[in-house]
Amino acid sequence: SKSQLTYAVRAESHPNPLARRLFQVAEAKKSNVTVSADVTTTKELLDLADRLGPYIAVIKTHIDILSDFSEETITGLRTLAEKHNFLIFEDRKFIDIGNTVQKQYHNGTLRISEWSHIINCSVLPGEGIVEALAQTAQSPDFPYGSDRGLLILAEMTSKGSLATGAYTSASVDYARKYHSFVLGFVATRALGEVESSVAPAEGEDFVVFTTGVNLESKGDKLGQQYQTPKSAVGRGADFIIAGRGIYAAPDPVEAAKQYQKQGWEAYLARVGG
Ligand code: 5BU
Repeated sequence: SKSQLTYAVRAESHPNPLARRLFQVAEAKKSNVTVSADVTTTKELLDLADRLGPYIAVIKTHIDILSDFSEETITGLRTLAEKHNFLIFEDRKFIDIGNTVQKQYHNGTLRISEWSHIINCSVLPGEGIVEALAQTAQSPDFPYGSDRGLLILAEMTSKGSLATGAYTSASVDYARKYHSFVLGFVATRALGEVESSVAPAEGEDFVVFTTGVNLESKGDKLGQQYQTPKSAVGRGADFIIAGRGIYAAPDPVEAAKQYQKQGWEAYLARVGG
């Protein structure tokens, strides 16, 4: 695994342009924080993005929970992503046949391909879902070039998750098979030890995003299970994802700074800084 290397080193050698950008952003801002901005109006989303922008590497959205999604949402997000140098990750969790996910990703009501650098999918439907999303994003007519990438949902943080074992192994298989589009995984740990029937490419360097990060709480009443930034980064997270721990804190800016500091210190400890 490359998790002992610095983001700067990984940025230099990574074959995927979006992964390079992700590592460059982390290095430039000294942040491996992804804020999960699970608010329900465009105004709240853009306010959060603007206030937390300086301290985060990525903003993660659930765009379908907004009550007032519009052109203004897209324009606002894109403008703030440029202003604060962060990437956008729509946590849409595509999970359907290839023909359907292509239509859900590109065009449609939410126009996800237009504004979201990073998307994710489950491999429950099989290999075809990864093939379909890669095909759309890598088509010569696709207007957003190589500025798009996919994370495979290899594990989940909720109690009793069935994303384990053979499912997680298949996630690694398809990531390897479609490595030109797959940036890495949403997982609770580095997946280097997981059995895969596909050999790794030379210099393989998948990026791990870990959700369920919270400094104050162990979980919620609906099965969410939390770990701290230190624990997540220690287990292999390259980017830590925190939602309520940040946006529902009494002072979200102070909270974002706290997660940034703890996530960065854990990263420095891991790379031996
Ligand atoms: P929280 O408020 O930090 O619990 O929010 C966690 C976010 O991450 C929320 O948007 C979930 O939909 C998302 N999530 C998760 O919690 N666990 C998972 O395994 C995956 C996504 Br995948």
